[in-house]
Amino acid sequence: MLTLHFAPNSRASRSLWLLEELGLTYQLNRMDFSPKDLKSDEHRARHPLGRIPVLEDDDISIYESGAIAEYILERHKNGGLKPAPEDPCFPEYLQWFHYCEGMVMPPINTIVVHTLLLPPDRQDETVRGQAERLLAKSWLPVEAAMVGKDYLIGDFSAADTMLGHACIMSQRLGIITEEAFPLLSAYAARLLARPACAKAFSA
Ligand SMILES: N[C@@H](CCC(=O)N[C@@H](CS)C(=O)NCC(=O)O)C(=O)O
Repeated sequence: MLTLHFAPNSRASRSLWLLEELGLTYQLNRMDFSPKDLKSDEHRARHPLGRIPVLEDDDISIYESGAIAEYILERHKNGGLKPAPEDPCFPEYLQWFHYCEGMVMPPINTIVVHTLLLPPDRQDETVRGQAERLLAKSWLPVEAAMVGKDYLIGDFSAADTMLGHACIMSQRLGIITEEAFPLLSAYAARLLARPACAKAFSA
């Protein structure tokens, strides 16, 4: 049995979204996004840093949202929602899948820390401004790649549950706007219109 350790408004939505898209059966351990739940001994036994998502599959336990996605696709859906290695879209799939945690999430983390997490007297406007500019710059190649496409590689894939999730977060942070990123704004709306995505974001 698959169990997803989850908290709302977090990267765990990516894993939930993928489970829903694939129609898999799973249990959801819904925690609060609070130190009480995430830094408990029980959760630290699953993730030493007390973070989410964590996926358990009987006696297997794995963390890192990208690794969880790969694990689910390979072990439970025979590579579904992922192009085969010989598919011409495969390199682009890998690129956007990893661009998420590699390029886009670091500035998002900084913005979240300097707006929502730190007390106001410890928030640094300069650091936040730098992160906002870097985040906007990081989205430019994705906006350019979306010309003529509904999803990152054309058809919907697991890369959309990664980078698409970060796109929706960036929209909520006010970086992806209709004016600055028209194609990504439309992409975010298209993703949220998918029942699995809507369910993951509202869970
Ligand atoms: N690279 C990791 C990041 C995991 C991570 O930092 N998750 C955040 C939620 S989005 C978290 O658990 N934060 C709680 C904390 O930092 O205490 C992944 O992709 O799973």
